[in-house]
Amino acid sequence: MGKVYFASDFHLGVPNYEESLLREKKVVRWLNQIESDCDTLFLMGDIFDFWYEYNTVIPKYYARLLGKLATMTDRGIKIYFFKGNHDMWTFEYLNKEVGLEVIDEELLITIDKTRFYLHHGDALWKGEISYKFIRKLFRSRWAIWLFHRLHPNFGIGLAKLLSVSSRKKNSVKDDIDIPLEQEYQYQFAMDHASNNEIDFYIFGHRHKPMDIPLNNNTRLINLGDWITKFTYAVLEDNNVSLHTYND
Ligand SMILES: [Mn+2]
Repeated sequence: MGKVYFASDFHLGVPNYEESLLREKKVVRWLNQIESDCDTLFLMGDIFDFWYEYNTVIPKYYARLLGKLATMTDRGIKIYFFKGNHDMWTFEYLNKEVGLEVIDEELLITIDKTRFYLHHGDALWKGEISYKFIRKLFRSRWAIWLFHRLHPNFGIGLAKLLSVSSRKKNSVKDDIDIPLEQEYQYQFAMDHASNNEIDFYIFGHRHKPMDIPLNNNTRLINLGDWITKFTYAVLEDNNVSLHTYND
C-alpha cells in the first residue's frame, strides 16, 4: 500500500496574483514529488482563498493546480476536496472536470485499520455562534441562487472582497498563541474522543501545525498552512506524521 497525504489552507489567490502563483507552483512541485507513492490525497479546505462557481463559469485562476490534480485523478489517485470557509461554493466542476470527491462537512473514514475523523476545522465547537449563522446562510440555497444572478465580474469580485475581510478577521486570531485548552479543535476532539474510537482527528483552518496526544490511542493533528509554513501530514504504517516541504 502507498501513502496517504493530507494538506490544507493553501489560500491560493492571496496576497496578490504574483505571489499566489509562486505558491501554486510550489504546491505543484510538492505534488510532483509525492505522486509516485501517493494512493490518496486529502485536501482539507481553504485550498482557494476564494472560489465561486456559476453554472457555466469558474474563476480564471489556478490552472496549474487544477491541471495537476486532474492528471493525478486520471492516473487513479483518489483525491478528496473538503469545503473550507473560503471555498464552500463548489458545485459540480471540481468533481466532474477535475475528478475530486467533494466533502461538505466531516468525513469519518478507516484506512488500513486506522480510524480518522476529518474536517476543515471551522464551526466545530459550541462557540462561534455568529460565525455559524453566517456559515449556514452562505451555504443556503437562497444565497447561492442570489449569487448566481450576479454577473461573474461582480460576483467573483465580491467573493474576493469577502474572503479578504474574513481572512483579516481570522489572521488576528491566528496571531494569538492561545492555550491549547482554549482551542475549539482541541475541545471538540477531546469531547468526541470520549465516546468514539478514533485514532486521528485531522483539521486545517487554524494555520497552526499541531500534533497533540488526546489519550493513549488518539492524536489531534492540525495541518498548518501553505502561506508561510508549507506543512503536510502523511499516513504510513498506521502512523501519521507532520512534515514541512522544503525545495
Ligand atoms: Mn479556514
